Amino acid sequence: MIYRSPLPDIEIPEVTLTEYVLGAAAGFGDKVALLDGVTGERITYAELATGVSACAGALAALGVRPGDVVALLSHNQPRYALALHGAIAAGAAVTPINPVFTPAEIAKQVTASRAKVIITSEQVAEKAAEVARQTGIAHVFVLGEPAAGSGLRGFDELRNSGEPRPWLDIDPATTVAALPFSSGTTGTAKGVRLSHRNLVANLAQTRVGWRITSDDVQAAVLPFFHIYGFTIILNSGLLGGATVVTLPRFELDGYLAALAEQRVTRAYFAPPMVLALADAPGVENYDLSPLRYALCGAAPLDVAVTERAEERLGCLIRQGYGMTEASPGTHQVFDSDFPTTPPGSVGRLSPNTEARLVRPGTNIDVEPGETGELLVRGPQVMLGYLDNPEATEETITDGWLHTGDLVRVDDDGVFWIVDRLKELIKYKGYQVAPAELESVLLSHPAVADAAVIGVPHAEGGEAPKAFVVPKAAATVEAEELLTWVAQRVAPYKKVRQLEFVDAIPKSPTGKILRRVLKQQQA
Ligand code: AYL
Repeated sequence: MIYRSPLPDIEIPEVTLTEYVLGAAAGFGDKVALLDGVTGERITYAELATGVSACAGALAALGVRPGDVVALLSHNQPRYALALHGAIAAGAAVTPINPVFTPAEIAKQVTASRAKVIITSEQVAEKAAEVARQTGIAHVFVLGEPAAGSGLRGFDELRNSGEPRPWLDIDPATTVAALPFSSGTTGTAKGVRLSHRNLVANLAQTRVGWRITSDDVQAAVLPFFHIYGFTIILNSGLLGGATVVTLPRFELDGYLAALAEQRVTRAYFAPPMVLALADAPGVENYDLSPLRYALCGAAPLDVAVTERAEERLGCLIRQGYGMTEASPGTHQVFDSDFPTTPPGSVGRLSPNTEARLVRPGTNIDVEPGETGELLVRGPQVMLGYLDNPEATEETITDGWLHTGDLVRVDDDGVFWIVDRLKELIKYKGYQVAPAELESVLLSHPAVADAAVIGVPHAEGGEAPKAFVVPKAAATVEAEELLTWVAQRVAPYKKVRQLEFVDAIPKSPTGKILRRVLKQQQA
């Protein structure tokens, strides 16, 4: 049985991502496109349009061509959009990188994606320079002032160095525009090849249900380097002509002050933010009356927490659902359905999106009303993983993307996420791949075998727990192994619990039986 969106199919425009998102930008003129919620720095739509074309021209003059990759390593700030669309308008694909990554983690993504240029922020410029030395990348540009003597160049200098570039003639269906990394249903992080068409489609699809206009002000604290921030917050906002208020990190009082000061109309949450809003004192001190729509996604959200937060915000919170491999949105609660759609659900299928529910690991549909693994199909589904045809084949069959999520559909066509079948752990909505932590643990001389699963965690929703088999005769403390991992991965990926065991449960083919470990925990 194939489930379809209640909304009719729409036409997907045959244009590049930047043409689609910024095609109307110049027309919005002096309207503020992006505003830094901390410093007050702003970029108008007219400035964005000319800045993007200047930046594209400068990157082209530097030798960046269609097929090349530009790495973007920064927290949220207005100039992120200039760098992003400048690179994309030069024909490049952008690989967005989390600035809290260690230099080794950044170097890994830069190398895997074969990036030629790194554009970074002042805060992490030193890390970027170190990565450039390690990987031999010649071009690093800083969004802001490069430190004296650093040898790095400023982005403004780059922007002013070339001729403005007219729109490029590339094929939106086959050219990659974004290359975020995701571990998908198994293994370590892989480059997700999202074409211009995938991203344009997802913006067009979600726009039917979320009517973002130039009257909207969107709060953008969730990171643009993650697909939620990238598509749903930044590009949807610019496409609608809204003002996007950027914040570099979530801190409750600063966030609430920005919502009130900027008269934010649309807020975008991940579950830990909703938890903070539900329980922290002081929310009632801010005038949040302009807030009309709040969206939460990226991980499961508790209904009681939702209701407490709604009461304090004076605004309904409804969920979105999707994954990096789907650009990301597949399900949404349309604006008009906010009051009638239950808060624990993820709403209905977006236009042009189909779904099936199958018995996990098979191609057999479950009976209507039963839960099953969700498969989705639509124009937003990625071209495939970078340099990994095996993983692509395992993940997409006949156009159907395997989500690794256990889901049910009710009689109203509303979808509910019941459980996550895949190994992926979500800490505060961020992806943590068990396979990556296992390989870090196995690199310790005293470790014979290791397995990592997600366990419930108050703040993060879920957090990694490791099971370790020490080498015979080796004596090692849990503390030493926790530190070993913490020194080698970004802070949000840290192993937070560790247990020594005699053996790791495995299948006859040697696959770790994570479900067995999970059941033992429960
Ligand atoms: P990735 N409830 C439960 N789990 C969720 C939800 C949700 N509302 N949304 C995402 N997930 C989990 O690639 C699920 O396991 O993209 C899914 O397979 O980092 C996995 O996260 C994908 O993780 C929006 C708003 C999508 C947000 C998002 C988040 C995309 C996260 C569409 O409208």
